[in-house]
Amino acid sequence: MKRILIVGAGGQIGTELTAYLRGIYGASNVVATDVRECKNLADGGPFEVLDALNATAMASVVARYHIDTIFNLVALLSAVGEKNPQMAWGINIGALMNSLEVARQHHCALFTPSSIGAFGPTSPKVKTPQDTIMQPTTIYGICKVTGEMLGNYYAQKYGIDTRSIRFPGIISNVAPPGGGTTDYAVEIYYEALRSGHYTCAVPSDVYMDMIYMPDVLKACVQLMEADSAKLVHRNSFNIASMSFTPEIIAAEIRKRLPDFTMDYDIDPVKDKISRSWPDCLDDTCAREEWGWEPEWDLSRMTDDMLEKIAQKLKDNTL
Ligand code: AKB
Repeated sequence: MKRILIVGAGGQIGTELTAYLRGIYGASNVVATDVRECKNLADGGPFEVLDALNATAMASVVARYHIDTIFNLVALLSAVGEKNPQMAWGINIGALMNSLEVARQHHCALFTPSSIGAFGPTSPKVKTPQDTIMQPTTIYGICKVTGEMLGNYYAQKYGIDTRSIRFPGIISNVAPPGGGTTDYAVEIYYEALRSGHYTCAVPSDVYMDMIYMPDVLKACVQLMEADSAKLVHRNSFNIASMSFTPEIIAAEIRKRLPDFTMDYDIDPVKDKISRSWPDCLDDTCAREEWGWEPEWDLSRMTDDMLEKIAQKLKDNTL
């Protein structure tokens, strides 16, 4: 990776990935794009307003900046996707197809996130294997499985260097997620500090894989820099670092904030989605093929999240 384009950089992953990649590869070598102006991204390096559904515009940015690697981060997440499945398919697959085609025409490598949402109720629930049955019941998951297959197809047919990770729910404190089933695990920290109380939309006993943003950023670079000859898989790798239920994360917060309370107002859509996803993935292939190893667990992450959000509240920057 020398000259990088990030498509959909204004979201939860892109906001932090842009800064992280600029720190490693040089600010002028990382071009952030989003459908909206993003002042925070434009301040730190090149930024272009780009609608990922406009392939001609994407190709023109790639040519102008001599891009060799594209990160396509455009996606409507699982819960919001169920409100308008047709729109979710149009955006998620539209942005992916344009990224694949532009990567093919301009000889770029391409990273696209997949998700634990690519699995469904018929997949093995515990230690879900890398290669197993994938029959998701959300439009988001259907887009992710399609994306994985398209990525492998472009790699086999055209020799495009496509790579992908099945991300767990991502927990972070810079840009919020939006419309996901795992969003509760971010919101809970903000509300614990703001009001001391959180009403959770996901059932108390449902386990889902989660990951802290610093591990996400490290994983993206590690996979994209991995020796191609060592990769047996491409699209997409299971990774795992922690798995918990709402009750477990609440108990972890209560160790630091003993007065914190939580009740439940279950959202039927999130209920169904969360129950259809694995409890925890088996990430052996990622560990063996490109050295994946998480650094953050629930306890350390909770310390860091509460410290960072408390600081923002103090500085009035929330
Ligand atoms: C969602 O909840 O939709 C996402 C995901 C796990 O892919 N955070």
